[in-house]
Amino acid sequence: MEQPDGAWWRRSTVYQIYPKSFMDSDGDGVGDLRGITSKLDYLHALGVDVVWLCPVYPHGGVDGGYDITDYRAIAPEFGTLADWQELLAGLHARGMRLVMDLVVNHTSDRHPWFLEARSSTDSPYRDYYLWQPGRDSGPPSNWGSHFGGSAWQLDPATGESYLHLFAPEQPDLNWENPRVRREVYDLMTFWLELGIDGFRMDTINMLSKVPGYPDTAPGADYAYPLAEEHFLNGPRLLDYLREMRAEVLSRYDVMTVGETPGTTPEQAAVLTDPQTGPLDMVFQFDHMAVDKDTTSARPRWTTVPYAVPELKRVLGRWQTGLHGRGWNSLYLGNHDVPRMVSRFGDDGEHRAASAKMLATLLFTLQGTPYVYQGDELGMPNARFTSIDDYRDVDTLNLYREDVTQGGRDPAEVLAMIHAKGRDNARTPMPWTAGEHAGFTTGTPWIPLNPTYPDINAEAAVADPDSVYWYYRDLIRLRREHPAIVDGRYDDLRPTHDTLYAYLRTHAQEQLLVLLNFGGAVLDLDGVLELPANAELLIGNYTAPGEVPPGVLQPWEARVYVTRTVEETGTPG
Ligand code: TEU
Repeated sequence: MEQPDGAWWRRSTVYQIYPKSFMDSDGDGVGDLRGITSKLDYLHALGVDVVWLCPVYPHGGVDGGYDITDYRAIAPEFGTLADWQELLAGLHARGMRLVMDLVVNHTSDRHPWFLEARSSTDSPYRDYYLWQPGRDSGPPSNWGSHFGGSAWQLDPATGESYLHLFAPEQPDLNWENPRVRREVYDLMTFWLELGIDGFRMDTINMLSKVPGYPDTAPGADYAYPLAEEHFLNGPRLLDYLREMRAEVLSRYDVMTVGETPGTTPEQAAVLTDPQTGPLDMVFQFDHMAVDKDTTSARPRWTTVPYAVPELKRVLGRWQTGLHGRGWNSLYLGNHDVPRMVSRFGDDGEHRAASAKMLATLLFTLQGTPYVYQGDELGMPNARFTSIDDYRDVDTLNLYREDVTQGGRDPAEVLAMIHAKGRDNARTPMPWTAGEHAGFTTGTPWIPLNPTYPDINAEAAVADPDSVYWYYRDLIRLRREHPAIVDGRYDDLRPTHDTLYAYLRTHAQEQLLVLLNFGGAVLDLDGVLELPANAELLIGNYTAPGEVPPGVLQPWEARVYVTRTVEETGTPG
């Protein structure tokens, strides 16, 4: 149960792989396990400690692998279990670890359990899922699904509806049923016994639903709103996760990260408490909301310019909220959100500088940083201009509902997709400027990001000034500076509109981080005084010792070391 302070995952950098788009070894246009294995030296050179592999299990083909039909096998397009074992061995041989995706809030509707369950109300598997009779010729409650429409799907054969918080092809499992929990613990043990180093747990705080599925307040113009208060961090969640830890996880030295939308730092502190918390860390979502229009009926697809003080407030709340109490995960991008440089930086003129500045933020806060494939190259959003180029169920549903059925202007909806669509970050990894970016010899399953002739791994590795090399430096620095891993966080100018300045303070070492969130030169005169003994550790503009100290260039980032510690609360 005990998670010692020196836990390896606190000092690790995680690299997230979306297998379909990392590297194709057999020319079918889909990335695969042998492709990943062929790129292990690339990952090793970058310096990452852990690889998180998005789902590679057999699936129903609806949600990028998150609709699983068999939890103990590898999907044929990704390879075989032997290929997977080779990947694991290759990682371990290089001193890296492997974290697998655990998707157990729901299965595919083609999973044998569900096929059995839907066959009759008497099936021994019926109770593996959440069935309800309809109400007044409508669904059992007004809950909406994440991907649009009702969260209930009527099964005509039995006249009852099943709950699906995501696509109708992703029925939710019934965690109240001890047999379901046993199945999950067994499948976790299966992978742990094969030698994996942890789990990323998909939508793990959705396992416990409020009994009776009470209606939620109707949204302004949506019949089926997300009933988050009835399924996020529900009444029995902690019981389930504590049981999971006791039954399975406590027997292995592994890391766990729970995906937990709608969770507060207080709840996260309980979930990740070093002694009693069932998880090691969680993915919080608060900073993913700073650019949403929260007054909209469907905020998820909206985009407004974010306020830097708000971003600082949200990140700061998590830094101080979990310091000494739990553990943060740090991320600015993943397979569900747009590219970080397009969303939080400037992917035009200042693409490289802003990508490096954001990386500096990612790597100098307290927590375990996650690098999503391609972000180390500063990849921007894909922004396909034709809806035919998109593959994501969520994006296609939006287009169908709004344009095909709703008659809305396609250009308007494409603009939303350009800003927030999940396929922006799901395009193949650009390895070279050559054919299909060196990703495949066949036809890629989704078009390439059009920037690949300039933005690709080969070009980045060859250019010592690239975003890639800056990531390498940051990953190394994180290992060398205990202040980054364990230091206290203090925001020095919380209300400044473009300057993000914070201290990380630890025993004999203090770091000062200065980030310019904008394309304008920022004069520090009268804003913040640099300590006389400040020594530049890393910066995205000039080599150490050559920085004009009084002004920050567009999107400039600097990290200074101050060895004399002023232990007096918030200095400055
Ligand atoms: O995501 C769950 C989640 O809460 C959202 O980020 C979700 O992707 C978004 O609301 C819809 O665009 C996880 C996975 O990361 C995601 O890829 C899956 O689609 C989802 O669960 C269902 O398994």
